[in-house]
Amino acid sequence: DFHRIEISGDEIAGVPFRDLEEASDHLTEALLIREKYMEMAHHKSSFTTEKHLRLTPTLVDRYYGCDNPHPSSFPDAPYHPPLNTECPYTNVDPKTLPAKSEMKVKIVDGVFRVYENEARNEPWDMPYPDLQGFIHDLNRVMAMTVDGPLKTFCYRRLSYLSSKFQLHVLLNETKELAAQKEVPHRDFYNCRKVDTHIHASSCMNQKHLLRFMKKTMKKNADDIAYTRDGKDYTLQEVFDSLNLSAYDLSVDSLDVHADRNLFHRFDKFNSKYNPIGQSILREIYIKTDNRAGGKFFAHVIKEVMDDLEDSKYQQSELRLSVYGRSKDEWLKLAQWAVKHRVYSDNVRWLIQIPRLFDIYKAKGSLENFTQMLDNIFRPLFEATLDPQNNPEIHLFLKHVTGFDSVDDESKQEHHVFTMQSPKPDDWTAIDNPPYSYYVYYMYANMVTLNQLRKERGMTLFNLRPHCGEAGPAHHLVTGFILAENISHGLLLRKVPVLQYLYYLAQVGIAMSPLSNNGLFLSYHRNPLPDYLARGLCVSLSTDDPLQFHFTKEPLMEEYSIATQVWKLSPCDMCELARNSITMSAFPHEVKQYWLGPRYRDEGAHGNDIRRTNVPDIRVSYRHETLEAELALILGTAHAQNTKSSSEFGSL
Ligand SMILES: *[C@@H]1O[C@H](CO)[C@@H](O)[C@H](O)[C@H]1NC(C)=O
Ligand SMILES: *[C@@H]1O[C@H](CO)[C@@H](O)[C@H](O)[C@H]1NC(C)=O
Ligand SMILES: *[C@@H]1O[C@H](CO)[C@@H](O)[C@H](O)[C@H]1NC(C)=O
Ligand SMILES: CC(=O)N[C@H]1CO[C@H](CO)[C@@H](O)[C@@H]1O
Ligand SMILES: [Zn+2]
Repeated sequence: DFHRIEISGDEIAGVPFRDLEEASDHLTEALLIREKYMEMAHHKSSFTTEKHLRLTPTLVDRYYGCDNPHPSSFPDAPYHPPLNTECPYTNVDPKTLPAKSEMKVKIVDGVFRVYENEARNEPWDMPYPDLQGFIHDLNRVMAMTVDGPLKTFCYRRLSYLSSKFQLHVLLNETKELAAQKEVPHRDFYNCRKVDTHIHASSCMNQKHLLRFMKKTMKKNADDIAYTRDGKDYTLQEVFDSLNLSAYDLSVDSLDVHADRNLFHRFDKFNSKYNPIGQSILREIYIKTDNRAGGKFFAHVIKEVMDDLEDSKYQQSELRLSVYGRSKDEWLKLAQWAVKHRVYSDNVRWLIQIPRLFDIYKAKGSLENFTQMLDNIFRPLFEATLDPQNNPEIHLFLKHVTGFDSVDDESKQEHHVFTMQSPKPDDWTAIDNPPYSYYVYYMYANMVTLNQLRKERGMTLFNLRPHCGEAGPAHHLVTGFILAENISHGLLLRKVPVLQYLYYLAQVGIAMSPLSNNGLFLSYHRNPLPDYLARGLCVSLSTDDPLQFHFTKEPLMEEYSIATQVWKLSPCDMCELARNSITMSAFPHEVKQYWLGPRYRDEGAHGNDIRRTNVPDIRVSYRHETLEAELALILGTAHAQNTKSSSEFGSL
């Protein structure tokens, strides 16, 4: 029970009914487009536009999707974390893995298709994201983002949401605080948080890397660390050749931290991954594939994992790279993880794919774009079809939760993705394909892979690309249509239509204001507080602790600075932490343990303040506000649809 702000009257949207009708039409169409692609990727309806369409215009009564509507059948709470602390890579007998499947795969026009019966050459019947449909949808949503009246409408709704939140806080802040104080034991420090966007190669801070390097110079001086022209060098010899002793090393000479010369210079940023400006040290310390078998990188990551486990309430979704340059990358990566047992209950992997086709093409390691897709996805299909012969990849994939697409978004794109764009087979120019091209082909292959894995009872993957850090708005359109969650989303601040859509669909956005401050947007202009106030599903993440953070707990540093600069309340902080968990890809049972058994239910019903430390008041406010907004949009669209027969019926 709390103060609710009610707006009554005829023209509640503040615009003429005609405009509202048109806006509703467009927005509903966009939401349904996204839903279609999300459903295809996971065989599940994540969002409920269609339910709304059927049920509105009356406000939907707590209809939201919980698998089990009878609360009594939930145990009150699992009291112990449903995780195994033993490393899952030890003592696995390949014979116990799933048996080989007779299905075959073939890559057609850049997308893997599954064949039950190779002879008949008929692909397995599964929903399939066809190219023409995608380009049509992309253009539809693209057109909406530049539609004048729609822009005005969305801008006004967003302003309204900001003001409404201000009013809510004004009226209920004390109640929210009181609710938090009443909860025994739980506070911001011991509610779970997930670092939803962080790269493995920069997950340790600079001091940590420095200490680690010094340690290896003492302990591993005689280990073979590097090879060139057929000759092996020990770590000692490498450092001698660089004229370095352990004593000389300091954080300053390491020089990996972002400084002010990096602003808007993503090209220079990449060289910050080279300790002491030496790519040889990068290869030794932060690569998985090198002469030492990635030993040092594995050790330093395991130290980071130990720190996370000590802190207990912090988790990370680390990104590891697969480049698509050669066929054996997955095998090497998986062998690295299994051999060094790089595993922690506090960590899940995402695989990031840098958009570097043009570079590999120029070097001659790739011939066409299909080859790149083949290198990335074939090993996954093979491991899915025949785990016994690909045991490392199979085991490793159990802890890989999705794909990320990375690179400098501000780089000029020389192509637009249309039906006339060359197919992946024919993409043989040294030019880089555009962002949407990369993301579409990643998505399409992921869809067929997920369907095969679902059939085989294996874990599924999500698409969570970097999107809207810089560059043109159409990256965010692609993200809206195809991505489960995105990282950054900074440019939504300039595109009200998309921002409003990201709000309505509650697309998760992992934001990293400190990283943005170093590269693209100074801290005080970061839109995070606006997004949070309006109710977008945002979380805080670190991106690159090696370059941006100073302390042993970079995620806490991130929360701390955000809280102080933007004067966030304890309730805001816990809400961000809660968002980070719902957005993350940790297993359902683990999320239940962290958030409460009914966390998937919308509204206060699904909230368990004893675990989340988010007051029911706040959760109800968010839920009711979103419901009202959806009812306004979908209700109006619905009213029209009942007149003419449904335009969306075919979905
Ligand atoms: C918010 O504050 C108002 C005014 O005190 C109160 O009427 C309302 O019930 C509060 N809302 C919640 C959720 O407690
Ligand atoms: C290494 O240091 C020595 C002595 O300080 C100096 O004479 C030599 O030129 C340095 N070599 C390189 C490659 O910097
Ligand atoms: C693409 O490159 C691969 C690898 O060189 C080659 O086998 C394949 O035939 C090429 N595809 C086309 C359509 O040229
Ligand atoms: C808000 C949102 O869309 N969250 C999704 C982000 O991705 C994870 C899986 O990676 C989903 O479980 C969330 O529902
Ligand atoms: Zn990043």
